[in-house]
Amino acid sequence: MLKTLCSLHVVLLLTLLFPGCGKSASSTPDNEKELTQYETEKLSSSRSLRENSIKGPVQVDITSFRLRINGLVNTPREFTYSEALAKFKSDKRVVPLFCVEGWDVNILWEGIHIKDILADSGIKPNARIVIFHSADGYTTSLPLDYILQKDILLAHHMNGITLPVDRGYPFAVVAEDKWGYKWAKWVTRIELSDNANYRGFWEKRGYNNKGDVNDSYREIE
Ligand SMILES: Nc1nc2c(c(=O)[nH]1)N[C@H]1C(S)=C(S)[C@@H](COP(=O)(O)O)O[C@H]1N2
Ligand SMILES: [Mo]
Repeated sequence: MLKTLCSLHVVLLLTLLFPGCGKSASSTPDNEKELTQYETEKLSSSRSLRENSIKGPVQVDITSFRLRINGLVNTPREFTYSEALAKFKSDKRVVPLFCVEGWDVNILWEGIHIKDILADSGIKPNARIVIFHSADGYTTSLPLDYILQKDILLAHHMNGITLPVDRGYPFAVVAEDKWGYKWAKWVTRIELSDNANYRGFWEKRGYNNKGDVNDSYREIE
């Protein structure tokens, strides 16, 4: 009894002397502190991106969430969030995002390799296009060659923290060198297709289907 009282007092005293210490042990884990710098790169804050998604941020229920892979694959598959993270290795990369509105950010992305996910399902020889379907009904597409050659990541962390809801939790595409509208957030399904003319949400409304950042995002053909 005396012992318990004493240790309680010690804890109280320590909490009074170092108010930050007691808290960090129980709540925010160390890996959830957002980084501002990575190696030589200065990072933008995850809050500095503007939220202008078609239906606003989507709160994905992680217990019922499934990442589906289908279309021109040998074996369609689906994974829970934790299954996907356990099965596929993750890597980190600093990649800037450019929005057609004229703003840009530099972010450390951490994600699984889309090429690994596709290889696991088996890519059919006639597959040409990768279509991303999102929880808000948004879609966009990227060429399969681009995904494989650039080794595009499906991010689950940014700047060392779990992808925030606004940024596409649980999974968002890191579409390097492509305009922001190619960066599908809240991805629920990856579909392989042979339809090179497929157009996603903004592409149907006149945005360039290639979406290269060094080209105009408006179709001038
Ligand atoms: N699911 C989904 N993903 C989306 C969008 C969207 O409306 N829904 N908007 C796109 C656009 S236009 C941009 S610029 C990027 C970055 O958006 P953010 O700044 O809102 O995070 O997300 C892209 N991904
Ligand atoms: Mo955008």
